[in-house]
Amino acid sequence: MLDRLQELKEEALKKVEAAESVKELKDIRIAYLGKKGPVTEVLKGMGKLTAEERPKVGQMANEVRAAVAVSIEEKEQKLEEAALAEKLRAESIDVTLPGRPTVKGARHPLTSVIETIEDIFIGMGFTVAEGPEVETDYYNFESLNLPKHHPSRDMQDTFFITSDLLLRTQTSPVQTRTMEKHEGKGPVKIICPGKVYRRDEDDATHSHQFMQIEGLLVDEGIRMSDLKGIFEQFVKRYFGEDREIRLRPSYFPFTEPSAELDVSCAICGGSGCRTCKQTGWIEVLGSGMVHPNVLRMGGFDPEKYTGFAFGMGVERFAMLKYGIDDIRHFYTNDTRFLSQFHRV
Ligand code: 2NL
Repeated sequence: MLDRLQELKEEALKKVEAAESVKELKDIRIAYLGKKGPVTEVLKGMGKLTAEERPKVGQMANEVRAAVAVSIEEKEQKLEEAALAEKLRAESIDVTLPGRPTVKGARHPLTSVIETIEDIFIGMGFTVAEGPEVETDYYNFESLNLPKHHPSRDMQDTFFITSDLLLRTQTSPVQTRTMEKHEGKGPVKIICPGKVYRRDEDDATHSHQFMQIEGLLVDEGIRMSDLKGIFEQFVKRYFGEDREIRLRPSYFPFTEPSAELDVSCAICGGSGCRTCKQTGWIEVLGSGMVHPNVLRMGGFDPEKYTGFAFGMGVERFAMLKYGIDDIRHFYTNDTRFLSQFHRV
């Protein structure tokens, strides 16, 4: 019997040694030390032993139990430690590893130009106004002295949605909406940046969708000299102190008189080059004194109030500033083009 116990002990210890999981150890405990296990079986047979043998076998059985139990416990602890070590290894982070570089976006060049121009006009007391891109015929044309069948309506081919709804061809409707809100009381002193749409064939200098900034100043006693003074300040701040301006007569249905603003060419300094088409001057915006009809429709008394207005294409300003030769670059979003403006 003692031999049998010794045998069982060795067998159990070997299995414990070989065990690879806590579950296996649990099975070994049940198999060897459980109520139906071989050690218990041996003890059940003690009745047949002599009084002399009995305590020895009892002691031995207890020793075997204790030894197996201790070895299971030790092994269990080892396995748990190994599992924890493996978990720590697998989840460890190398904090010395350099991070992956993130690709930073940047202002779109048109956004930069708009913000620069906004800042200049805000500095002269203007506020920024915005409005819908889908407009009614009334705000886009009628309120700007462009009645139905007026030949000037053909000047801009329009994207119509219904006979009355369209994609605005200029940001002027924002200005007539703002005039209405003032209910005949000045001053109105706003600039209106935004997207506008025209049915053009896209090429290097035309885009069916582009950005415009319009401005409007309505108050008592506003004269053409106010327009010229504002333009002088604007041009010197945007293009540089050394640039000259020139007003050239023009025509717009919503202004009378109307004038085109030219800026002296910075490339040739006025002597004539390709950029200024040998004239020494570059056209930058259209403007004029607000037509009395437009003031009246906006709720202002043209006997009391006068005003000036202007409109410019943002793409043209950006092209002049950064020497860009094709308007389509602004809308194709090639990152090789856009990333050049990261520090602008
Ligand atoms: C251009 C010319 C212009 C205006 C826009 C305007 C607005 C109101 C009243 C009168 Cl509410 N005029 N806008 C005036 C003159 C010219 O734009 O070449 N734009 C790209």
